[in-house]
Amino acid sequence: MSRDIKKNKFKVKRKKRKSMMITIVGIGYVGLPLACLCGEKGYKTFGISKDRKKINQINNGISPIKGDIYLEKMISRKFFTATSSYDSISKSDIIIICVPTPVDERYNPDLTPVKQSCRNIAKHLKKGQLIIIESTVNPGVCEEVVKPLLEEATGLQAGKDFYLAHCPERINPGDPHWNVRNIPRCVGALSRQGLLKSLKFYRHILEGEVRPMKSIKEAEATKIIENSFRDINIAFVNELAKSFEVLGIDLMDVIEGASTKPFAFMAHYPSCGVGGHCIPVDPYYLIERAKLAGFDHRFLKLAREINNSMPSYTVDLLIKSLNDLKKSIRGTKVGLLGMAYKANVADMRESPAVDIMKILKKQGAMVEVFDPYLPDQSTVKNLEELLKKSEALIIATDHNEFKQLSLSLLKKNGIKVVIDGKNCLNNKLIKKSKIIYKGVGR
Ligand code: SAJ
Repeated sequence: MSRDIKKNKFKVKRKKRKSMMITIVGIGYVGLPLACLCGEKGYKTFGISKDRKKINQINNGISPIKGDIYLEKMISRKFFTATSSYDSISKSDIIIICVPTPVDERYNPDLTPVKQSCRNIAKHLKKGQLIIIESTVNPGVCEEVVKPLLEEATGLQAGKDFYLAHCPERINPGDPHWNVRNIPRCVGALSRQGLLKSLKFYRHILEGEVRPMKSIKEAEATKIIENSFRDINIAFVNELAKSFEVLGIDLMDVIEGASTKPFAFMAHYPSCGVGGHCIPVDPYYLIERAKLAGFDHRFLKLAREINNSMPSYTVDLLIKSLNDLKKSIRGTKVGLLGMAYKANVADMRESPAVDIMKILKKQGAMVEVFDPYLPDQSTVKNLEELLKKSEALIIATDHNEFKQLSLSLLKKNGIKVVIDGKNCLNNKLIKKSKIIYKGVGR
C-alpha cells in the first residue's frame, strides 16, 4: 500500500467542510449515529428515511431508538436534518448507504433495500460524487450489483465519473464504550482515488483506526467473517450446553475456568438463541455467495442450525422440568421475560424470544410476556404482574431489571420452574429452594 494511502491524515479546513454536504440513506442503528457525527464534525448533513414519525422525532431532537444514552444525547443536539426527500443527493459530495440487509424466510440475503436506495440515488447522481456502502453485504455485491445498477441508470462510469467504496458498519447497540466515533473501521474502494477520498473522510470524522483494504471485496468479506466468527463460537458453546446437560457438567463454570487461560481462548456463552440484525444474518450472506461459486459452507450452516435450535431446546428444558412435577406444559401459565434480542435494548429483530413464544403457544401454554424496553410487546404492565400470573418462567433476555429477580419474590408468587435462557440469575441460591431451576448449560 503506498505511503499516501497508509499515512494520509485528513486536514480539511473547517471552511471547506462547511461547504461539503453529506447525505446518509437509512437512519436506523447504523445511519443515525453516523449522521450525528458528520453534522457534529461540520458537514452539512441530511439523513433520508421513509418513516415520517422518525423524521419528525429526529428533527425535534428526540431519538427514535430508546435505551441508547449516547445516541439520545447526540440527537438532542440536532446535528443533521432528517428528510424523506432525495433532493439533497445532487448537492452532496458523499452519499452513504446504511439501509438494512435482512434475509428472507428461507435465509436468502435480501438486497431489496440496497437496490432501491441505489435506484433512488441514481436519479440525482452527479459526476465526482463518492458513494459509500456501510450496509453489510456479501463479498461481490458492490461490484456485481451496486456498480452495474448505478452505471446503467446514470450512464456514468464507476471509478471514473463517480467513486464507489465499502466501509462495513460495526455498531454494537447499547455498548457503553464502543460507539460510532471510536470503533476502528476498514475501507475498500473500486479505485485508488475512491479509496483516498474515503480514507480522508473517515479519518477526519473517526477517532479509531481506519484501515485501507486491498479491494472492495476484501472490505465486504471482513465484516462477514467478523460476525460469522461470533456465530460459530456461540454455536460451539450452545452444542456444549446440550452435551454437558446430559453429562451433568456446569458449562458456565467450565467457561469461567477456560477463561483463566491468558491467551488463545475467547469466552462465548450459551443461551436460548442468537438474535439481532447481524450475527444470525451475516453468515447466510457468505453461505449464499459461496454456493453460487460452487462452495458449500458446511461448518457455517451447521453453526446456524445449532443456534437456530436453541429456542426449542429452551422450551424442552421447561417441558422436562414440568414433567418432573407431573405437569404438562399444556395449560401451564408461563411467564416469558424479555422479547428483545439482547440486554437493555428495545430491539427484537431475529430475537429468539419470538420463537420461544411461538413454540410455547403451539404447545398449549398460557403465555404472559413482559419486556420493560418493549411495552407494546408486553401483555402485562410490569414484572410483578407477570409473576402473579405465572407458574413457570422462561428468561429470554438478560435485562438488568430481571437480574434483580429475588428468590423471595419467586417463592411469594409460587413460581415452580425457572428456565434461565441467559444464565443471568443466581442459580446456586435458587437451586437450594424447591424451585426447579435450569440454565442453558448449567
Ligand atoms: N449471544 C450469545 N452468546 C454470546 C454472545 C451473544 O448467545 O456469547 C447472543 C446475544 O444474546 C444476541 C446475539 O447473540 O442475541 C448477538 O449478540 P451480540 O452481542 O453480537 O449483539 P449485536 O448483534 O447487537 O452486536 C454485534 C456486535 N457485537 C459485539 O461485538 C459484542 C458485533 O458482532 C457487530 O459489530 C455488530 O453486531 C454488527 O453491527 O455487526
